[in-house]
Order: sequence, then C-alpha cells, then structure tokens
Amino acid sequence: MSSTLERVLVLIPTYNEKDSLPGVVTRVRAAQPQVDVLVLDDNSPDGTGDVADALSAEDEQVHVLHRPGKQGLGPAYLAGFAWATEHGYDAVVEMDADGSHLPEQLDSLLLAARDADLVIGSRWVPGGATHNWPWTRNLLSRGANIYTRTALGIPVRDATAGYRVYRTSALRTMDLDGVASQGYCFQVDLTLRAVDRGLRVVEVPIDFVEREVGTSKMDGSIVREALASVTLWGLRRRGLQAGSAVGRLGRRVGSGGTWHQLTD
Ligand SMILES: Nc1nc2c(ncn2[C@@H]2O[C@H](COP(=O)(O)OP(=O)(O)OP(=O)(O)O)[C@@H](O)[C@H]2O)c(=O)[nH]1
Ligand SMILES: [Mg+2]
Repeated sequence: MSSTLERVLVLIPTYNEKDSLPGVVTRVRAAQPQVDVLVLDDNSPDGTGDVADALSAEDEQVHVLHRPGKQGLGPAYLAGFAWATEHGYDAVVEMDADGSHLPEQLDSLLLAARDADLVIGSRWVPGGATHNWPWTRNLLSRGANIYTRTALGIPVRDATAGYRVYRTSALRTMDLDGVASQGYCFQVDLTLRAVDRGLRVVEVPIDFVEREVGTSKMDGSIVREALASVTLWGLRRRGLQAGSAVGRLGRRVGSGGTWHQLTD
C-alpha cells in the first residue's frame, strides 16, 4: 500500500537556538517548499521565540507555538502532534533546530513514508553516518542503541534517533496520553509503541552532523532517564513474555485433558 502525503508539518523544538534556527527553517522551506513548519519554543531565554516570530511574519507557511517554559523535548513534540492533528496534517516530521538533521535529506524520509507509518532517519543502518562527533558520542549512541535493541527485543537499529516522520493516523493509535518520557527516551518510547501496535516502521540512512553553533541540551539526567526507562520497559516485556510462555505451556498441557498448575 502506497499513499502520498498531501499535508506535511515539520516540527522543530527549540531551546536557545536563535543562531541556528533561521538557517534550518530556510533550508527546510527551500528543500521542500510544499511543507509547513511549526517551531515549538519553550520560552527560550536567548530570544529564540522572537526569532521564530520574525520567520513566521515573513513566511505564511511557518508557524510558532510558544510554550511557557522548558519542559523537555517529549512534551514539546506532544504539543506539536496535537497541533498537527487539529490542523488536519497527514504527517509530521521531527527535526532538531541545530542543523544535525539535514533538511536536504528530508526527501528520502518522505519518500519512505509513502509506505510506512513511522520512518526513522538512522545513523546506524548501512549508509548512515555521523559527522564531527567525538568518539565518545559515537560510543554513547551506539551503546545506547545496542542496549535498547537487546533489552526491548525490537529490530530497530537507531531507536534514539530524532529525525523522523510519523503519519498522524498512526499517532492517533499510539495512546499518546500515556507518554511521560521527556528526553531521548521519548524517541524510544514512541518507537516501542509503534512496533507493539504492529505499525509499519522503516529506517532510512541519514548523515547526522554535529551542531556548529549553540549548546547541547543533553545532560546526565536525560541519559539517566533513558537508561532507567529502557531497563524498566525491558524487564516488563521479559515478564510479559515469560507470563505468556507459561500461559502457552499451560494451554498446551491443558488441551491434553489435564490442567497443571504451573506456578506451584
Ligand atoms: N522546546 C524544547 N526544545 C528542546 C528542549 N530540549 C532540547 N530541545 C531542542 O531539541 C533539539 C535537540 O536538542 P539538542 O540539544 O540538539 O540535543 P542533542 O542533539 O542530543 O545534543 P547535541 O548533539 O549536542 O546537539 C534542539 O532543537 C533543541 O533546541 C526543551 O526542553 N524544549
Ligand atoms: Mg543536537
């Protein structure tokens, strides 16, 4: 099944990105003139909200959602998903404001989205790459993704990736009211929901480029949240799998005529 996405909204969350945001928005609009942009600003102290307003005043396809204060990436994206749904978009794109996600590669993500519910721009599939990252960041990202894949038992190679396309029809099935994740684990959380609901998840290779201006918002608390959440979800899944294996065994034994109490 293949279907073209008529209305696409690129969501760009910002916190102190006044120097990089204009370039990214301009590049998105040049690379994909048909898409709209929504900047999700958490009242950045550096005035990114005003910069976004100025971009919006110049271009009617650029919108801004001003949020009261820094609440993390997850809540900002959830607000963007709700806005997209309310305004009738077919798909949303998640994109960082710091230039790490190349607007020029959005075409390959949107192409893949014709046959998928979730497209992940992946650093860790053949053809994917990181540029200008120190070996420590590569190690952290690779390690986090190997751990995530193993702990959760999902076939995704870059579950923490933040360059994505979601069909809004898929988002509506993902029980987003139950999402509490804030940092990187927001990406893992939604990947897991998509896989578990049997949605079509595709990874396409991207070039991820380290930011040149501004500062990272990644800190120890974001890594700790991701580690704790993935471990918890992984244990819960193992518990469920063990439970259903016991159930299957019980049913097999039971179908032979005698029901054994397997927990004795
Ligand atoms: N609205 C909003 N945006 C945020 C928040 N935290 C981070 N962002 C944005 O989310 C995107 C990703 O954050 P980054 O700081 O680039 O995180 P990162 O890519 O892990 O870190 P670097 O590799 O150092 O760039 C950027 O566009 C940030 O401005 C937040 O609390 N609220
Ligand atoms: Mg970044």
